[in-house]
Parts: sequence; structure tokens; C-alpha cells
Amino acid sequence: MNKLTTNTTTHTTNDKLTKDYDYMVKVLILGDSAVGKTSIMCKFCDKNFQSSHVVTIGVDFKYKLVECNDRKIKMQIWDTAGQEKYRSIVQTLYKGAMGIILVYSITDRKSFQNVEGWIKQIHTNTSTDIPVILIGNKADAPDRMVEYSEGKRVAQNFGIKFFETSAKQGYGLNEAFNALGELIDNKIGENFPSDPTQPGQNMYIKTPELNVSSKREGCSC
Ligand code: G3D
Ligand code: MG
Repeated sequence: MNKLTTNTTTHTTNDKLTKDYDYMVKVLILGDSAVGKTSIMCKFCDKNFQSSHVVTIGVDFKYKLVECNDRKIKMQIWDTAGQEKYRSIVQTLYKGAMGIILVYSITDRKSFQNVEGWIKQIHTNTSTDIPVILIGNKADAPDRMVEYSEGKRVAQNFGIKFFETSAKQGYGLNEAFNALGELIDNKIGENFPSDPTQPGQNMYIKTPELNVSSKREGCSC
């Protein structure tokens, strides 16, 4: 059974979190600037799309519950800034990431050409078998510069799944995140520890306690 739940949560440190999930994983959204990373996070987590473009400074994150194989995975979704000047920050963010969504815009050929560079960076900073999916965003846009078949071919070359999405209109996102959740769960779900305090089992967070804070509660992106 694979379905996405609708009870999106964006927590602050003051929230009392109930144990509404089996385990939590950190997921990064990567890709060039202006491809729609922030829009994807906001639309997927909050059903919210804002047309004004505010550049993300550093990182922001939100939560979304995804259900795969009868397990509830709480995704802590990190929205990063793709700008070169923040790349050093981005590299430190790979730590603990269990899944990656790599985004290009179908209206921006350069962002598509940069996919290979992002894949290299991912492999430099993570284990090679980290679940990654490729998204061609802005599929609603009339000024297409990258064909679906091109995105598909590149994804196949890297052995990863490919989706076209529209954060603006909201399509493709559930399918993409659901596929990533499935890949993550296939990798770790069967083996998640009965005792999360055991050494060597800190690759994901099973307990509901959080020592992290979200910068903002609503989506002011
Ligand atoms: P980023 O976080 O990757 O930098 P943003 O990208 O989410 O800030 O989006 C950059 C621009 O692309 C924004 O427009 C945003 O509205 C637009 N955008 C994002 N997703 C989509 C989409 O699916 N379809 C279309 N048509 N546009 C999208 P502005 O005009 O504010 O720069
Ligand atoms: Mg952004």
C-alpha cells in the first residue's frame, strides 16, 4: 500500500509532537536556483504556491508524512539554496540525509545540463546508494526547453527515477515524493531498530523528539 497522507505538519520547537510516525528521515531538495525547489516544498507540504520569487537564504525545512508499506515515514524536507555562494553550506547539509530530490526546470536548459554536476556532488558527499530522484519542474510552462524524453534518458543513465512536475499546478509531486518514500523505506524500513539508542543506528531518527527548529511556521516563500 502506498499512499500519501494529508496531515502535513510544520512544527516549531514548542510543539508537543505525538508519535504519529514510524521513523523520520531527512530529505534534501537540490538543484539550480529558480528551478522551483522552494515552490515544490511549499506546494507539497502546505498546498501553497506563491508566484513571487523570494530567494531562499541557506536552508529551510518542512515536514510531511508519507505512508509506504504500512509504515509512516516523516520526511523532514530541506529546501536549499542553489546559488554558488551557498554551496559550502549545502555540502554540510548532506550529513544524515536519507533521500535526495534533484530538480531542474524544463524551461531552463542550463539547469538540466547541470544535473550531472549535482549528481557528482551528491556522490561526493553521500554514499552512492542514497535514494535520489530527478524532477523536471515547471511542466505547465509553455516555454519548454527540455523534452520529457531527455529528462527520462538522463535519469536512466544515472539509474534513478524521473518525474515531471508542476509546483504551480500541483501535479506530479505526490507521485515523486511517494516514489522517494518507497525507495527510502525499501532501504531502511525493514531494518529500523527496535531500540533506536543502539550505536550505529543514527542514520535516521525514529523517536519523535526534535532538537531542531523551523525558521517559520507558515510558508512565507
Ligand atoms: P528555487 O527555490 O529553486 O530558487 P522558486 O525556485 O521556488 O523560488 O521558484 C522560482 C520561480 O519559478 C518563481 O517565479 C516561481 O513562481 C516559479 N515556479 C516554481 N515552480 C513553478 C512551476 O511548477 N511552474 C511555473 N510556471 N513556475 C514555477 P518568479 O516569477 O517569482 O521568479
Ligand atoms: Mg528557493
